[in-house]
Amino acid sequence: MESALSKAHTKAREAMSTLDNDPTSTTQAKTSLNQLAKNETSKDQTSKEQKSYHTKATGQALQTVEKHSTDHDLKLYGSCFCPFVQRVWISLEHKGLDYQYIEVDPYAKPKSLLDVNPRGLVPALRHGDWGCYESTVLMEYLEDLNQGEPLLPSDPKARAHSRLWADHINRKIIPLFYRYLQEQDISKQGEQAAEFKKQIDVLVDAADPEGPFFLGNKLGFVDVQFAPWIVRMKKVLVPYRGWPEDDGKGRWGKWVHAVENDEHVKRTTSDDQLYLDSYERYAENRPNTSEVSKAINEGRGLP
Ligand SMILES: N[C@@H](CCC(=O)N[C@@H](CS)C(=O)NCC(=O)O)C(=O)O
Repeated sequence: MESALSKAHTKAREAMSTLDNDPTSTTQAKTSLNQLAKNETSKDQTSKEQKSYHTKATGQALQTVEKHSTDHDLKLYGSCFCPFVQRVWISLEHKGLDYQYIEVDPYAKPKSLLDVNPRGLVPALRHGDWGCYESTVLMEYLEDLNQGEPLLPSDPKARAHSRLWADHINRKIIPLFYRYLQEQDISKQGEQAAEFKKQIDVLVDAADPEGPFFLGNKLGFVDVQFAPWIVRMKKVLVPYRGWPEDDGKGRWGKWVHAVENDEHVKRTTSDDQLYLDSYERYAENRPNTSEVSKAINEGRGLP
């Protein structure tokens, strides 16, 4: 029988061969291959202890949680591992707003969350006695408060352009991230990786040619929409799927580098282990992982 280690090599090679047309990816892909092999080896050695999602932030994100633990009129109900939450969290940090961060387990559906979001998903936002949910809607709400640094440009056409590409991220790129991560058939993972990269390339073609961010030298709405998954490419797709890390030189590489090093992104990001553990469920496509994983398995749009 094929060992876990050689399966890991095969998976990574699949992804590499489809991505080889990107010259910047090859060396990094080899590094990923080694990393993946290392992870698979240690997995073999420690046998089958299943990891689950974390319920407490770590690293820089924990410091931010602690800074925002006192009661406030503006409350973000979030979960430390959740990329949809991180969008709203980065926006709050970027704007420098005062707020309270409340960690909730969205799979346990506590009443405090259901009171704000009857769908029981994070993020949810409470502002006084009003509440709302859906990460993109919440980012727009924070923009509409007109407080702190805006993420959308002021020109209506540039705003529409940002919203158009945010929509591309939501409808084309994000579902493919999960489809690729949840794909258990090794022979299909290369195809999924290539499709995912293709949709990223479409977005990169629409970006400002110099960058490093989508509209130029400042972090904006489109960057924040995508940032949590950019972070999870290195922390989740590299170790679980051998996704080739970029060398930071091409337009896409420059963007990844700028996003990963943005201080607001970093302040809302936990240590690597949190993501490795929290996404094992997706990487193994365990039944009942989440609404997102169910939607992907059933070929529906994201919840
Ligand atoms: N479309 C929603 C998606 C939010 C979402 O799926 N959040 C996940 C956590 S990352 C959740 O709350 N899952 C709970 C569940 O699957 O029951 C948004 O953009 O806010």
